[in-house]
Amino acid sequence: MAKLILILGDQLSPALASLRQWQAGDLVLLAEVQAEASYVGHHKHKIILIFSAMRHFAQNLRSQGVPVQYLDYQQKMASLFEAVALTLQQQPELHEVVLTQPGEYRLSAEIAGWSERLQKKVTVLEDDRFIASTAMFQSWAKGRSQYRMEYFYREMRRYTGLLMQGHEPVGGKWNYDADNRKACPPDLVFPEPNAITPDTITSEVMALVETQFASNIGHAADFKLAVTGREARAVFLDFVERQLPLFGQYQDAMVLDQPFLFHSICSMYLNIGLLDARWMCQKVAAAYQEGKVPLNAAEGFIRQIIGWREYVRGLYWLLMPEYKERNQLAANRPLPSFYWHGNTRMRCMQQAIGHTIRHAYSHHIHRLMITGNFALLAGLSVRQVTDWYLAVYADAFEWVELPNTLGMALFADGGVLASKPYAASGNYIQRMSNYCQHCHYQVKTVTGERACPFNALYWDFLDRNQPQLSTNARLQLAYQQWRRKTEPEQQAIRAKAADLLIHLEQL
Ligand code: DLZ
Ligand code: SF4
Repeated sequence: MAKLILILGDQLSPALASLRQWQAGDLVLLAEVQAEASYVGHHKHKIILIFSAMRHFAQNLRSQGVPVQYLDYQQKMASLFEAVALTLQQQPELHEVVLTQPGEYRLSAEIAGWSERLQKKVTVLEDDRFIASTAMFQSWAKGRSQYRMEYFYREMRRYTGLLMQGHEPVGGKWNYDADNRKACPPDLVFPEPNAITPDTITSEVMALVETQFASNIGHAADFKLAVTGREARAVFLDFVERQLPLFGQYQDAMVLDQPFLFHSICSMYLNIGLLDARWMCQKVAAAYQEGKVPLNAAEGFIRQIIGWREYVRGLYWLLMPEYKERNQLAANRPLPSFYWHGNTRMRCMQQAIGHTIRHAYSHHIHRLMITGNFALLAGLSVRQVTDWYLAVYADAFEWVELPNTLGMALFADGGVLASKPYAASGNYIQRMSNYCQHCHYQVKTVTGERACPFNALYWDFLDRNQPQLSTNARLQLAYQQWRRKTEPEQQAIRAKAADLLIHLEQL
């Protein structure tokens, strides 16, 4: 009996669980649909990447003799449900719908009602592209009062055997993060980033997106990403050779007009299935074993994949849907418009938002310590900030975006993910970048007219959130510094912060 195998736009992996069920007679369905393309105002590059990669994936399946129904955007399908219902109506002999677990709760909840609506069997398979199953994560989390990534990560190292020597971590330590916080020296030369020339399929999608999504953020003409597994693997192997050796030590650094530094720019490929997490980690571990990259770089990279990535996904499924409603610090101020156009005199924000508009990408410290930190300090609306991150990054799907933004950057989950808020004044940004030398504002002052806005906002954040945060052990030093200020100093800082918050649009 023949099946309909639905493959979603972030499930473009040849070894996908549902594709492994394919038998002669089964039909594969891929559909470009309005609901998925517009549930947030996705960056143009994100839509181009997904549509073009979907079209290439379908072409590849067909060349292997797998029949594919491909419904493109011109066919105006409202939703994935409509695409499935239409296909079943056209081919009533298909008696069952099979798919792999969607990455987002929203879609997963909707699909739970499909069987009744379609009057067909609907089978949802575990997404085993992730190394830890949801059951494995839940059994790790059970009975713990705190879910700390570091302990989960150690389990994952043992489970995968990556960078292990028997039961012990290679080199004697689990985590080399302390070696990975260097700023870049001024004479450092950065590798040229990879740029893929769009082929005919991608060019067609670029034209489609430029017209159908004209008002979305970004410019289609800047699109340079890989769109097939083969291209993405080549980009990744090039990263291992050229960037990985210095990735570790400079992974938190920021440099004017250098969005990429030594980062891999592969998260978008991994998150839509063009790259396989185990394969990537094995390549990195092998490069270390062959003496081509230092341990701090290899361990730092592998931790992002088998530690952090798997951990946030586990937490998402453990805590949704309630997690999305959290707003521990009651942050509700509207998102300033410069998050969408990048025109601000704050050089650090202009850089981070500028990269985002140009490339649908910025690296983790821009996301956490610049745009995220500013949103935290200014008390910007949790929902508006999380929707922004979900829209503007090519790698953003809610399972990864929500815990990273709501939990890690905004501390809106009250400390489930992070043991303290990642709040920082201009000092941190000055230490990790050369932005402050090129800024309208003065990083060393707190209250003057041209004082760096991060400074007064930082102290005011601590002050106004005292009831929630002053007992946090990791903030004791910061609160001691605040209390050491005289009453007039504190008043001046409060007044400066109040003025900044009223005039956010003018910053
Ligand atoms: C993000 C996205 C976009 C822009 N468009 C589509 C689409 O037209 N068809 C599709 O199958 N998937 C798309 N996606 C990815 C889905 O939104 C994603 O699979 C769900 O959010 C679950 O992670
Ligand atoms: Fe950013 Fe302040 Fe530095 Fe300007 S002075 S770049 S606003 S941290």
